[in-house]
Amino acid sequence: MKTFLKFPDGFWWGAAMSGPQSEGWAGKRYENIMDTWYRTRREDFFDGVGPDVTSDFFHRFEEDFRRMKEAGIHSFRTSVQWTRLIADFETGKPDAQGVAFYRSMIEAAKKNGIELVLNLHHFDMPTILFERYGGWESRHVVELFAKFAKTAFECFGNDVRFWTTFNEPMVIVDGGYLYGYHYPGLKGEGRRGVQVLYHLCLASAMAVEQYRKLGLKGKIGLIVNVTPAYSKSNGEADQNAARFFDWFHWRSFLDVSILGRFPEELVDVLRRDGVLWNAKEEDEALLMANRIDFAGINYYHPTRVQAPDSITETGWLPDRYYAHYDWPQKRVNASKNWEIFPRALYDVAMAMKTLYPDTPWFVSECGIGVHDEERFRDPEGVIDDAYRIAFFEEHLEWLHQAIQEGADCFGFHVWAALDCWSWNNAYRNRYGLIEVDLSDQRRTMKRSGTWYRKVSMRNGLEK
Ligand code: BGP
Repeated sequence: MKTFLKFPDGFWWGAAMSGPQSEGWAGKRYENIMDTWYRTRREDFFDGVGPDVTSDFFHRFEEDFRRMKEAGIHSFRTSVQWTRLIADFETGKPDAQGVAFYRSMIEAAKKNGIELVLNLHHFDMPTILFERYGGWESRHVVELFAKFAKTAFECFGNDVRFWTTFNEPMVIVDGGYLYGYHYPGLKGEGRRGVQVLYHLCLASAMAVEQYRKLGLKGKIGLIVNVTPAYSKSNGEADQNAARFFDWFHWRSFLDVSILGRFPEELVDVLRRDGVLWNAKEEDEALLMANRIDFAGINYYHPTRVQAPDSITETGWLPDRYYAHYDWPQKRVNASKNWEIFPRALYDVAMAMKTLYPDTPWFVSECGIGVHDEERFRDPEGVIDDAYRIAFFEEHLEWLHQAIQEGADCFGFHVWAALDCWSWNNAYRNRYGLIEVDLSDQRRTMKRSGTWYRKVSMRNGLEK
């Protein structure tokens, strides 16, 4: 017999995207580091497709909100682009066209009954700030980010009730300075990466400070990608490896923004290795005073770790303290080579409950990217993405279980509402509930969109 898994009243059924991945190069804006990367090293991009090829949200947001509504989406996260809103980065003066665009976008969301969550940074550092000051390595840029945040809150703080400062700040550290898969593509630059990590935490706290100073009535949070570590064995060395992975990759950001301080053990290790960040004395009080109201958790896959054999890297990398291993029972999404392990969502939820019992949170991204979805088009012309429905069902079952056991999770956002461009994969992996045909920008609901509508309408699903 089937049971109905009912979610708490008012639970958010939503979806996420980001400005740079959906708006393209339309309208007036400065160049960001992703644009520059594409302009200068096109060969690094899958199929040579860059951030100029998007679903054109810039012109089509009215239609997109209507379609999201049809898919049962009642909350939507996107980002305000620093390069679009701001006319003068040093003063934070807004650009009139940027303001007008976001105003009409916010208006259209409202008209469709969609709650917006506006994020301030989704990997899109203005190139000029990178070239002039060194991007997130510079404390001056941290201060400029706070000015941008203030402007965004002044312009839209009364109309948008939910804000986040960063999406996945660890990707900026990992991708940009440690493993080289994002601009500026450096590897093994531990000292610089750790300084960037610190500055991102500081920038987030300074943005929170600006928000509170304006006395706005909404809430402000931070979005962190959590890839929880499972150790190969219960042996001490393997467990230490998993612990370090978690400290470095996600507890760093969550601890400091929720508890106001970094995990002490992490700080000790970084100090011992000579890569600890430079800080100012007043920072400690600033971080403690400006903690977030809620957290967003992006969950896609777990991490399997064991104790490392020996340290071989040049420079400093966090994986001197752990090594990856292949879990023999692992199920994989072949398109992306990411392990599918829905139970981890339960474990993450319970970790949130234990580590941060007073902070509500939501799943701000979860999804499965699949290439060549054309293979699954049915005779009616609809993408029959049963794999996506199964993926969500399994994750939601575990999430439901955690909520039953007291996890304070208030919503679920799929990645993504519509197929959108992505940093390293362009359109190789499609994630949307709604298909986008890039040749003519036609939107078609996938089976998963119809399924999501039902889940949202009933506030739950059958198991
Ligand atoms: C998350 C990012 C998103 C999105 C997603 C899918 O980490 O926040 O911006 O791109 O990953 O990843 P990908 O497109 O690389 O498969």
